[in-house]
This record gives sequence, C-alpha cells and structure tokens, in this order.
Amino acid sequence: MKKNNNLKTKLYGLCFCLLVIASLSPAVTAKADISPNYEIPITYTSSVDNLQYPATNQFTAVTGISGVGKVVINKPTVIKAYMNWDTAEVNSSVIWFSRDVKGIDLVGAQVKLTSEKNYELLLLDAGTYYFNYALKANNNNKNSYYFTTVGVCLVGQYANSTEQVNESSKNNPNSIKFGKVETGFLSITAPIDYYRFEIKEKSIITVNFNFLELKDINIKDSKCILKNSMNANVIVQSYSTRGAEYNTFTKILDPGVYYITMEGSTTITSLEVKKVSYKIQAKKSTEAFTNKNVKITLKVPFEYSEILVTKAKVSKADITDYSTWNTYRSDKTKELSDTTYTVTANGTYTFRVRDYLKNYNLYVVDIDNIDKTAPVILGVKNKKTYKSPVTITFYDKLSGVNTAKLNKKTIKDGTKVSAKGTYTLIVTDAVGNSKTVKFTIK
Ligand SMILES: [Ca+2]
Ligand SMILES: [Ca+2]
Repeated sequence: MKKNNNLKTKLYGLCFCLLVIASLSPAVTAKADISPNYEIPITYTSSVDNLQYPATNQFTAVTGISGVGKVVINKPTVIKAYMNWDTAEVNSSVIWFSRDVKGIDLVGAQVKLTSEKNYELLLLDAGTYYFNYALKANNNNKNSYYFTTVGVCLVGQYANSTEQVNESSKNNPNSIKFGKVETGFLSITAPIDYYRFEIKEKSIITVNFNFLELKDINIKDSKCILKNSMNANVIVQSYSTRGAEYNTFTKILDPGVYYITMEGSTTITSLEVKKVSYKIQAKKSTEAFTNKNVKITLKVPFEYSEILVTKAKVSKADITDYSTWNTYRSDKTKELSDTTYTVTANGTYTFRVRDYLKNYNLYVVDIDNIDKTAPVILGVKNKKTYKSPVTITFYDKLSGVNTAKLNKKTIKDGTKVSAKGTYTLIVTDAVGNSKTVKFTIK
C-alpha cells in the first residue's frame, strides 16, 4: 500500500508540475506531454519479431517521478514498447502497463530499460490501458525533477485472431466449427482460451493445435486440454517443439458437450477440431419379405482395417472372444472383403469393425424378411384319397398366404370339401413360394 500511495503522490506531483510549467512557459508546448488524456500512437507491423529498432514519437517528460499515457487497443495485439532518452540527463527508465490511470493495476511486469534497444513485450486484448514510466535522472538526485525529452514507441502486431470472444471462459466460450482453423490469442489478462463443441453422435475427434513461438515468450509449458461437459480433463497434451505431428490428438467421444482450453503461455495460437462420425449404419437390399438372399451393406464412416461377421448375437463382453471371432475354417464367422455381406437365411448377424485406431466395434443386424418356405397346408395330404369330407386349413408364418386355389378357384382357410372328385390345391405365399397338394374324395 505504501508503494501505491507513493505512486499516487508522484502522479499528482507530475500533474501539478505540468500545470505550473504549461501556464508559465509556452516554450514546452512544442512537444506533447505524456498524459492520461493523450493516446500514445501505435505503429502497426506484420511482425514485431522482425522489427528493426523503430522511430519514436518525441514527448516531454519529467525525471524522478512517474508519468502515464493512454493506450487504446482495438483488437488482440502483440505490443512492443520502446523508450529512449537523452543519456546526458537520464540514466534508465522503468516502464509498465496498467489497467488504471494510477498505474497500480499492473498488466504484465514492470520492466527496466537501460538502453533504447530494450523493450517490453506484451499481449493485449482490446481495451484501454495506461503506459507508465519512471525516469531515473543521471545525477541520482531523487529530489530533482526536471523536464527532458524522451522518445516512446509502441509497435503493434495484430494477432489476427478469429475469436468471437477474446476473453473467453467456460461460461462464455468460443464455439468450434469443425474443420476450420481458429486463430486464438492468449493475452496477459486472459491467458486461458475456452472453446466449446457439441457432437450429436459418437465421433472420432482429431484436435490439431499450435502455440506460436514468439521471441521472448516462453511457450514450453503450453498445453491443449480436452475437457468434458463437467470440466474434467479428458486429454491433456503438452505443446511440443518437435512439430505439428506431435501437437495433435485423436479421441473417440460419445455424444455430448466438450471444451478445449489453450493455456500455459501468452501467445498466438491455432486450433482445429475435425470430426468424423463413428456411427455404423447398415442397409438391407430390401426390408420387405423376399424369397431371395438379402444383401447387407454397412456404412462405415471412419477408416477401418477389418470387418468380420458372425451369425450370432455377440455381446460386448465377447468382443475379442477367440472362438467367436476365429474365421479359420469357420462356417459361422467370415471376414468381409468389402462392406457388403449376403445373407441366405434369417437370423441375427453381428459385425465387428476394427477402426484405424485399433478399437473394435460391434454392430448387430437382424434379418427376418427372408421367406424361402412354402405355406403349411393341414387337413389334406398329397396323393391321398379320402372317403369322407375334408376341412382344408393353411397358413404361412413369414410373408403370409397370398392365394389359395382349389381347382383354380379361390378358397378360404377352413374350407370344407365334401363333393367327390379329384382336387389340386395350390397355396402360395406373398413372395411366391407355393405348395401343391393333390387329393381325391371317393
Ligand atoms: Ca483469447
Ligand atoms: Ca413363406
């Protein structure tokens, strides 16, 4: 607190000083004073790292006490602050940035500049900040305040961030567009960026990230973290300087909301989230009853290395059961050469798909629309002769009876036949399977 009060006193001292000088001596108005009302211009460049020592704006400043000027940042920017001075009068300068005009609420550190080549580098989100300085006079006499001319230069590099929310949080995150590279910005005041995405179906998620290596910024503790909706870490992956293939991870995720944070340093970041569906689907050549084989075509949206099928319902517990999945000389279990499998009989078929990450997936298909059997006829038998009336019944458990004709005339189930004669009964099901019974009544 003592330091803060000191600062306050100095600030008031400066204001008073400037007021007195300005009213007494018109000579010093040629150069701008660094003041809270004066917005220090920023010189923008494409790369602060590649910058030669910049030209500076000239200001009138006072030694021995601190001064403050306004800095307005309109979008996320990397700032380099330089200062120079008359070395005959000034020995060194301490500079710092603050959120408040009093210079107390620091943004970044206080930096001592001992030459015009020194600078302070900091990453600032949009906002109004204050540039503070304290010049140390050459004579070391703390009580001597005198006017001198200093140069100040703020060089800015826009981060070109694509953030919708610059100072993001779990409650106010940026939203991920799958397959789009987002440029983020970890500022001094908001060094953790939050991103959110939601998947409606099970998916393979691949995250590619990068932390830009800026000169003077230590990014080796940077990391990209995948979190679930409860904010618990799912994957924590540290940044690697070895290249892009190390700054990536892949995970199969259940439907839900997830977050990604970029943290551990202040720099420009990039983040890309790719999504591939993990939902296997199957299509049958027909859903309707058929007297032919049914072809099952699997739709596997992800890369896979093997598909097996077995005629059984296999539970997850047996996903790697050897006797279930061994294809050697097996009638039940086959390896597919593509994503199709032709089924000759009704039953439950379990497909096992191995993805490129070596995980197994089961997908069960029930086939119950193959009807290769003729209707059942009761009451009369083929080539039999009856001496009394007969009652004919018939049914078909699968596709159902379509037609029943006795000597080419349609009859109903349960028809009683008493007239003497020779009969041909043909019962046909919905898919064309038919049964013929010839009988005689004497
Ligand atoms: Ca940010
Ligand atoms: Ca049938």
